[in-house]
Formats: sequence, structure tokens, C-alpha cells
Amino acid sequence: MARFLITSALPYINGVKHLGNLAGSMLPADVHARFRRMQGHEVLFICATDEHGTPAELAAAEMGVDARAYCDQYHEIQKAAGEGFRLSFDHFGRTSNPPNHRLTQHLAEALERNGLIEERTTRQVYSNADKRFLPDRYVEGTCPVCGYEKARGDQCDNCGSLLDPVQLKNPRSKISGSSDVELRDTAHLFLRQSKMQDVIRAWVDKAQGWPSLARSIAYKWLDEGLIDRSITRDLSWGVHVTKDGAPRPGFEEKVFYVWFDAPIGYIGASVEWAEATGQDWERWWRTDKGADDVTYVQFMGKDNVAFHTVSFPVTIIGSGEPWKLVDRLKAFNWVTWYGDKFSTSEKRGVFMDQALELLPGDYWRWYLMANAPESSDAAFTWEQFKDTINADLANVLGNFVNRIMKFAETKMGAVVPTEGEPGPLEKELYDDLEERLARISDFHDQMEFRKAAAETRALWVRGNEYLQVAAPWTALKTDPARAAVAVRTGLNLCALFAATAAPFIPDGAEAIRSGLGLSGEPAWPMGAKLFELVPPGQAIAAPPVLFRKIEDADVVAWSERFGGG
Ligand code: B3M
Ligand code: ZN
Repeated sequence: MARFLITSALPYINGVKHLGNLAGSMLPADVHARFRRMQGHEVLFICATDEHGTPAELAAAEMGVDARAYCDQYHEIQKAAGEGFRLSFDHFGRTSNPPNHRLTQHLAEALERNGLIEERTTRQVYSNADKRFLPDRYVEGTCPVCGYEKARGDQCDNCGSLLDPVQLKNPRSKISGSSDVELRDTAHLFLRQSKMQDVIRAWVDKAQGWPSLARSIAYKWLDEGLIDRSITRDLSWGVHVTKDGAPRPGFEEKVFYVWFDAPIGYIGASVEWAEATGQDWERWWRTDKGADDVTYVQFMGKDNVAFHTVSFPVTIIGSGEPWKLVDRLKAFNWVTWYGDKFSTSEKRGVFMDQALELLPGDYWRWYLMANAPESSDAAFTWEQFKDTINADLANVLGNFVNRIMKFAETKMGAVVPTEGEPGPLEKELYDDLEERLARISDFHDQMEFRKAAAETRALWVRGNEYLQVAAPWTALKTDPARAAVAVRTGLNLCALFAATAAPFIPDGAEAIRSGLGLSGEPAWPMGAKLFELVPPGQAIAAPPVLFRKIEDADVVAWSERFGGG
């Protein structure tokens, strides 16, 4: 069997993530990881909170706590939300933990030895009151374009202009409010991406497993020409800058830019996993230590693609060390809230913790994957949510399972019936299912989540059609052996449905399996075993209602609380 290293883009630490964040990286990565495990492959599935940078420092300051305490708190909150959604990470780490710091410093030093990092002097806003250089977002002033008085150093939120802090009129410090600021020279480290232009292009040319969205974004950057970028910032919360293992002179009050250390966090979190479990992380990440035969799959929103196809590869290829590079990259568009951006402050959208208060994770998982924002943005609406859940989960899947299992329980002695031989009806069903199952596998393999979900649902529909025709409830009176075959087939269909549903809705799948007396981890059904999933004679018990229907009243109540509707 093969080995799959799977990473989800690391959720940024500031606050609970909304359903769009979930749908664009963590959830599809989880569905894929579950599918690969079910196929019997060895999987390492890694995620972490991305904790450094200005937004974390600012959010902490607003709450009146230090950055570490703030991150401790939100890491736990995000971890709990992930568990609530059954995200099956082998490890959910933190970029602020020591392994990521060590690796970031190590890679920066390797890059510098290879002539890819250079110290340059830049002019930057210095605050006399705060006695520090101000990162762009810490400078506030009047927008030179529209006159808005609270423009930020990097951007004006009123007119959208991208700015340089030196352009602001009446600049002041966002930390102290003081306007006693001036321009001063200060040193920063620059990553010389321009020198890696050809190497990166050659690597992108060779990349096979990238969909067109990812390739076109990478080429757009390459065609514009890679530019050298500053990878240090004037902050205290982050990875400290070193030289030969010691604090780098002149950089005592600077740290690495968050986007420099964040992707290294994939490796850092893998090291954390190894330390926690006694496993070997190098066989997943070092091609000289066995990672050659690993398939590395990354999941992310489209705004993160450039960092993963250009900047991070510059870091790890440029180090000259044998790091494992991404093989397959799956990028997503946005989930929107009725066509708009999610926004906490404006009460638009549902956040992960709130969603779990309304309904269990499976409901959201199914909806978000069945409507995955793959070829374009996808709008969440309560109405569509209700329709999808009621049609797919409550009706097609839930009713089937409840109907046949209740019948077996009450009319067949609560065991898988043993009598009778399959006939033409079953033969036709088997052939059909085999074909459909192969299609579902292909879609999972290609990471086409919408199509995989649609085909999975079509398989459930096909089972319903069979049961309609085989009608054991009628056959029972005239031909008990025929009824037994139909019920046995129906129960095997339940097992097959549970298996195909498992990557999407693990709890529902588990409830079906346990009703069928199946234990252990579900396997992806293949070949001849397809219809011998539950042994004849095995005791069964109908599970309680698997999925409840969503009512109009729910839609009204939820729209009032979260907007939309
Ligand atoms: N934290 C995603 C974001 O907040 C970013 C991903 C990092 S992946 C290394 O936009
Ligand atoms: Zn403006």
C-alpha cells in the first residue's frame, strides 16, 4: 500500500473559523484522509494553528492579554471545534511550538549560506513614544487617496487603496496613538526569490498533480517575475532571527514574517506528532530518509496557492536539503454567505462552534462537500441547506436504513437472513453498484468532492430503487426465501452505504455499522467482497433516526440569529 502525507492549510489563530474556512481546506483534507485510510494506505494527516504575525498581536492587545496567552486560548478553541467536526488529524499542532521555531531558524540559515538571504536597509516608520519600529498595520493616518482618517499603513479600508505607510498623512502609532513618529533606516532580511525564478519554473513545469487553478496562479507569479521579499518584521511575537544559532545582531526586536514560518509549520507539526507518538517524521519529509515514495497532498483556499507553489518551495528547495515537496495540490474557491463575505461583526454567517450548537457535524460536512466551492464560489443559504439535508440524508439515506433495518428487526428475527439465492434482480443491482462504486473511487482519487458526493448519493438512490422493486414486505407473505434475499441484500446495501458515506459523514456511518454489528475501522469496499459485507446470521438492531429533518421553523429561527433567509 502507498503512503499519503496530507496537510490542510493552517487556520489562522485569531478567532473561531467560519464554515467557509472549514469547507476550503480542513474538511476536504479530512474527507480525503479518511478515504485513503479506508483504502488501506498509510496516512499522516497534519494541521496546526498559524499563530504568529500582527493580527494575533493586535487581537491579544485588544483583549489585554499577551500573545502567548491569547494563542493558548484560541488554539484550544479551534482544536475543540475540529474535534466536534471529527477532523481526523493525526496531529493538530502549533506554529508557536519549539519544533517550528527550530526548523524556521534552521532553514533561514541554510538559505543564507546558499546566498538566498540578504540583509538590506529599508526606511520605516519609527515611533518615539513606543520606542519601536511600527509594522505597516500599526501605522494609522489619513488616506492620501480618499481622505479617510483611519487608513492603515498597508491599506485604506474606506477606498481599498493599497498603501505604503510613508504615504499616510498625519501618521500616528496605532499602539499608543502618538503622532511622534519619524522615518528611520532599519535592516531587514530579504529572501532573494528572483534568483530562484528558473528553478521554480522548472519545478512547476514538472508538477503533474496540480489542477489548473493552482498551475495558473503559479505561472501568473512566475510570469510577473519573482521579486525579493522581506521576510522579517518589527514584532516581538514570532520566530526570532538567528545567525549561527545565536540572536542575530540588529534583529533583537524583529521576528520572521508569519508567511515565512507558517508553511514550515507543516513540518514542525509533524515533528510534534513524532515526539508525541514516538514515530519517525523524517520518513515523511526527507527524501533521503524514505519520503521518496510518499505522495504529498495539500489542501487550501485559492488565496494561499501562491505561497504554496512559489514562496514555500523557494524556502525548501533553496535550502539545498532533500525536503519532500508537494505532489498534488487541491485549491478551493470561497463559500459565501448568500453571495457576501462571512463577517462576525456584521452578523453574517455561521462559525464552527455555533454550527455545532445547531446540529451535529455530519449535517454540515455533507452539505459543504456536496456543494464544495470547486469550480466557482458557492453560496451558503439556509434554504439550500435544509433541502440538501432533508433530501439526501433524511430521505434517501436515513429512510432506507431505518426502513430495512426495522423490518429485519421486527419481521426477520433481528438477524441477517440466511435463506434464498440471489436472482436476476440482485445480479443487475450488483453490476450496477460495482460500476458506480468505481466512479465514486475515481472522484475521491481525483479529489472532486462535489462529484464524489453526487455519485455517493446516486448509489443510495439506486439502492432505494432496488428495494422498491424487491419489496420484501410483499414477498414475505408469498415467498419467504425471496423476502430473505431482499432483506439480506438490503442490509448489505446499508453496509455499503455506510462505507461510501464514511469519508463524508463518519458519525452516521458509524451508527449504521454498529446497528449491523460491524466493528473496527470501515474499509473501502472493493471487488467480490462488495456484497458480503454483513455475515448471514449476524444479529442486527435498527439504529435510532439517523438524521432529523430540518423544518421551516428552524430556517426562520436560524436566519434571525445568523442572518440570511
Ligand atoms: N493561515 C490561511 C489564512 O489565514 C493561512 C494559511 C497558512 S498555510 C501555511 O488565510
Ligand atoms: Zn482611502
